[in-house]
Amino acid sequence: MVNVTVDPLTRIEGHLRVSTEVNADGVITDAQSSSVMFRGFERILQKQDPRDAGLLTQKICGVCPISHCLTATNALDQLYGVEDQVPKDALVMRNILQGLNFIASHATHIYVLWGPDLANPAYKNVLATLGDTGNAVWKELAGRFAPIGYKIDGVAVPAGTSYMGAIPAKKTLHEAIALIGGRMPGPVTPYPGGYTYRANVGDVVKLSSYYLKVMDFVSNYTLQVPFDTWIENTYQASSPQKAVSFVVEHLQGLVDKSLASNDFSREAGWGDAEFFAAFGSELVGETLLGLPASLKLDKIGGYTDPSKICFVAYGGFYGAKDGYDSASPEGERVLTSGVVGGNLEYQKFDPSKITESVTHAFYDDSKGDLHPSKGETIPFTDPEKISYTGGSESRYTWDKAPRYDGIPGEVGPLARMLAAKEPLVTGVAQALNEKGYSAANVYTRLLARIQEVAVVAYNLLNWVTVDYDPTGKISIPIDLSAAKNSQGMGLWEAPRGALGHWVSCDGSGKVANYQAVVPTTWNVSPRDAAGVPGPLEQALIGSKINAVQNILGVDYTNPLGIFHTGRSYDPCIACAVHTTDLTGKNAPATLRIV
Ligand code: NFE
Ligand code: MG
Repeated sequence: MVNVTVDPLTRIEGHLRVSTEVNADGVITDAQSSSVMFRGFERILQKQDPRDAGLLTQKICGVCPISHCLTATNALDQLYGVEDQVPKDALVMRNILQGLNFIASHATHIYVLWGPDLANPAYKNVLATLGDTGNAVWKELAGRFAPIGYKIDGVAVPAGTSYMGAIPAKKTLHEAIALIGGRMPGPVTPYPGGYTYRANVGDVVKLSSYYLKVMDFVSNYTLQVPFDTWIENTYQASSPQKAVSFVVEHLQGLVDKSLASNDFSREAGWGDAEFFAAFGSELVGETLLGLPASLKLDKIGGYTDPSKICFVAYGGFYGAKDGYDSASPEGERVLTSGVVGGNLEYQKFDPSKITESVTHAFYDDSKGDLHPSKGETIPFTDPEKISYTGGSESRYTWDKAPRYDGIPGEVGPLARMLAAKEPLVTGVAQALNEKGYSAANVYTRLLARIQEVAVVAYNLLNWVTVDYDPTGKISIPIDLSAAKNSQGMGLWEAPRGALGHWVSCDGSGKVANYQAVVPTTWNVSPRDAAGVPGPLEQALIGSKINAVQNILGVDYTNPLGIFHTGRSYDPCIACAVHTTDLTGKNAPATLRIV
């Protein structure tokens, strides 16, 4: 058994340590995920004026500040008792702000954080064994996804075309957010009872032009099918089977044309989405399309015991379906709420079933597992008690362990697409599940993130050009005294998954308790009181550590399986553990970079 520790796991946000035991066959047999930084936002919020919660919590993270601000604002709408009175146009503005951030965050993940792993030299070596076809595939992988300043075997590789294209697209999205949010990161416009800026007709025109600029990137790089055709046949397909058939037929056309010529270029019809959809998966690429080989990303990062995992979505984006009612059940939102079991069985989401366990984290656990409305954040302050190397039975992280009805929950685009029954992702997950694969794996997580960009982009255009009325009401007044002895719960979706804030105020109307349960807290959680590993840990255990199922043998020094799996959740540790303590009192005494 060899200990393979990646610390820090780079190309994510924040500081994550992944420690694994790997057997002689290169299969991971045990894993611990450790967030190695204490943050204390929940404590910072105590005794504050609740109206500042949106501004303060958005400083948790520069990647998803909008989600924290909007989740806090949701909780405050409830705290002040106005959650059923927020004007429609304010809700549409909140949607637009969030939608822009979803696309920016996903583009960053797909192209700048996760994508560069596709240019890992291990793929060059594997693909070289497949002759001309393999070499042609490698040319596309490196040519599109290599990061800036990259070298292979000491030789500089130019930055990938898709990688370089994504960066200006992100800039455009941030300009759009700043237009209606005041700035990015850290927008200032969402406020309990509505929104503080009324976008005018000129802003709407500018938003539309920013949208068109971003869609230029999508049609030049990501997707070679016209966007409307893609949406009609996937997101709006009448069944998961129809969505999968549409995509498989489209890909089959490309494969039939390109296999003979070994031309898998964009010019030959292979957008990044098409390329990933076909070559990423054994089931889709090899079994359904007849490709000679694939990256087999559907065979890593899966769950071996479906009874120990579920997929959780709180629901995000207000919609016409519920008449833009901010107080309507989350199930009526554009991306619905829902809980889906490990074998894809559906349940209704019930927020009373959320708890956090800290038996394996560096916090006081004398009160047992608590619902977030009663949650506590009492960090260990004795450096002697903080160690990341004690193994699975020990405390080894600053990340709490959220559970749904006692079960670890994966949150994020895959959970959302499943909960919303989005036809394409649901169809692919069902097909994998039926063939004995885990429905969740590195492939489906990425496919879901790509498809969610399409789903959000489609809705975004409607919010901007149809649903938003620049002459509509944008806010209602709030009664500040309503906060006294009041409580609020905000449930929303951040790019990385389900986000909840719980606030309660004392008799003077100041914050008595504030708890944030954040997407990455769910995904990279440690063991719980019952010893059940968190989602990332489960996904690592049983996975092979090297490229394409260790086809070239075992190499402990390039554990691509760990990189792919860890990054597939798009972890953000800044969010998960919510300010570095500058006094150093609560920080680990030593930090060893392995
Ligand atoms: Ni810091 Fe965040 C998102 C939130 S993460 S990026 O998306 O909320 O867990
Ligand atoms: Mg928390």
